[in-house]
Amino acid sequence: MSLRNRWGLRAGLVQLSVLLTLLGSLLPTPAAAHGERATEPYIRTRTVHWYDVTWSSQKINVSDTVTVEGKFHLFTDWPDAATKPELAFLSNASPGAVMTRVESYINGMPAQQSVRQLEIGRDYSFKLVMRGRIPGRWHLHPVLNVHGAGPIVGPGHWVDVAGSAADFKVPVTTMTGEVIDDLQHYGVARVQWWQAGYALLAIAWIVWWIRRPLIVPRWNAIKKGREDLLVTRTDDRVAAGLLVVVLVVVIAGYRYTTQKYEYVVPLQAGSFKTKPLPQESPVVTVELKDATYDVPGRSLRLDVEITNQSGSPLRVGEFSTANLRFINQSLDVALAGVDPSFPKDLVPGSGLRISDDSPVAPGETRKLRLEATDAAWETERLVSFLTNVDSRVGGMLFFFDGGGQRHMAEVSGPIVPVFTQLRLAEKS
Ligand SMILES: [Cu+2]
Repeated sequence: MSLRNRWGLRAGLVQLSVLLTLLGSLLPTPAAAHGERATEPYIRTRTVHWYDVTWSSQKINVSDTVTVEGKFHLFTDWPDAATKPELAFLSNASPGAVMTRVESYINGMPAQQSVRQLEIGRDYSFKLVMRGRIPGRWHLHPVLNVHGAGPIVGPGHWVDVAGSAADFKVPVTTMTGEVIDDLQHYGVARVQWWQAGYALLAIAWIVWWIRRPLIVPRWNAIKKGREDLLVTRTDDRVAAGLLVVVLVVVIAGYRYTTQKYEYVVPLQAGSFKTKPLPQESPVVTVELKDATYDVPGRSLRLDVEITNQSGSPLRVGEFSTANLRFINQSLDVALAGVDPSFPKDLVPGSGLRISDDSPVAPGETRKLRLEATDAAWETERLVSFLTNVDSRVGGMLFFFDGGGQRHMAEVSGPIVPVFTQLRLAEKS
């Protein structure tokens, strides 16, 4: 290719990309996600495993509520690079304040405050009650904000909020019986007046000083031993006056507030503690022997050794990681475990392939190969675990016994990428 052609091609590509960027910004497209896929895979696969998550509704009106509830398991193989959940706050991930969180619970305890000392390896239940505020189509997730590790987002589902934003009101009756029609705007004007007043004082104080020659002339004066020129008697008087004004404003403001509002409760800034959900005695042990991610085949392969310690035969029903659920398609009880409200895009249709799906007898130890194959590994941007510093993978395995009872077990270990699996499969 001649130099001119190459330049022509490059200019064409630049024009094309500019055009696409312009089109992208001019044509309104719904946001497909809001950052949940940007979290590093080692966080998404090895910290908080959300399960049994349900949404009470996918269509609500402004001021109606939608309840998101379920459970989460804190993974034992918690990555070194993420702070342990010593302090955490249960919240919702949605684009801005499009919904108002009116209630939140961990293990049935009110969770408006942060929760302390969550135990790794244990499970907790949660519940969020959200009230529609701004009409639109919003992706609503539960999220656990772990101090030092950041927000760890659960599965998200689209919720349509219909109606008019003007209809949204938060009426509240205070302890003293005062009725507030709409908490959204209550006291906002007063806060803004106070802020404006203090801003005015601050600006006046700055202007008082910067109207005079500044840094270099003042430095020169100090070098010549004439500090006395820098702060005049008038400056002293203005400073003293300002101090008096601020003190009077603070004291008078405080007196006025306590007289007008007899009972004032400070913002609640504490934290609470809750015991994890009761732990069942281990029914099955899972040892990860080998894990590979087949890059061209988009397939995660786990070679595990399973020992059934229960008195009932067990089958593998589900492998769940990073909010993706790979279900054993030939196990009805596992399929039934997917709530109809659960987002379909997080349940790959290809499901989970198991090398030997016959029930593992009580006391039996069996080696199994589990294959979770789907483009979701790419679309959910999970394959970058190959470039992570610790190249490990983790997830939850759900087993079902003869009676349809579910038992969970963690599976985790090192993982290596492979690029040749497809060709080997063709040969054999
Ligand atoms: Cu989302």
